[in-house]
Amino acid sequence: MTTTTDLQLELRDEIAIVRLTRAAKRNALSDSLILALRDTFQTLSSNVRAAVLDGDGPHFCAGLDLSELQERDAGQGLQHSRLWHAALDAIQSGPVPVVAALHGAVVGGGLELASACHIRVADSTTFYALPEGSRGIFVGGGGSVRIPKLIGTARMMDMMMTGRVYDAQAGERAGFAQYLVDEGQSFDKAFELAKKVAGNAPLTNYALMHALPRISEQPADHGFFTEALIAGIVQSAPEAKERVRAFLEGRANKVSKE
Ligand code: 1HE
Repeated sequence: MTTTTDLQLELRDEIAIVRLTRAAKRNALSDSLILALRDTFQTLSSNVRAAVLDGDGPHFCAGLDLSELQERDAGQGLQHSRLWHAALDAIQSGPVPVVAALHGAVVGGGLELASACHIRVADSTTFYALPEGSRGIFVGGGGSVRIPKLIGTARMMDMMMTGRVYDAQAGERAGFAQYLVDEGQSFDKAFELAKKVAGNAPLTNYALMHALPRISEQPADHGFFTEALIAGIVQSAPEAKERVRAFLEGRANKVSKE
């Protein structure tokens, strides 16, 4: 277990558990916490196969630490936003898939952070908001790029203009989370999913993290071509051949409804 300021890293069964530990401030993201997130995801050890991102206390994350906002001029604001971009990109484009365990407030920069993860699990206490609109500011942690991909531009614009808050159920329907579980269960479910993800062939996970988002932004003709290139590379790996052989020889699981 490694603990830096307001962040904890634990390794369990090849899963990295990264936890915001600033519950007294509702896990608000100070500059030092953003830097710690960046450094943690950039330096995960090579035996880690997936990660869970969690927050201590009743709230996942209250977003930007507003107490640090006051003194910045325009240039510093730009650099600050770029720092967030680097940190959240270290999660989204890092070495392993990341499952977010959401609960309580997932607001402002907290929602931007959740959006940089690959899978989101929410419990019934979760709520989503973008209070930037009412605070006279704008998203700066990549939210204007990532959040519309989850819920669409119209919903994001409505949230920022009107202060609309989505509860856990409405949030799942809107597309913020892929899983909705009972109160207090989001970490356990996220860990269970991370273990499943960790069991995939690493090259498949790599393709999902790095190729799929790019393909979805390419014109269809380019997307089909990129897909063919990636399919050829992934299926040629020895691990893919062994997994297919295992199925054909009756040694692998069948698809079932659970
Ligand atoms: C904070 C922050 C924060 C709490 N920065 N200190 N985000 C927001 O606008 C959300 C602001 N926070 C809230 O609306 C509420 O705190 C919560 C709904 C998240 C939680 O409510 P509650 O009643 O459980 O906690 P609390 O009593 O409001 O907060 C506990 C302490 O945390 C308190 O400090 P204390 O010293 O008085 O105990 C709060 O001041 C402190 N705290 N949230 C600083 N965000 C890259 S750009 C991103 C732009 C944004 O993220 S803007 C949205 C910011």
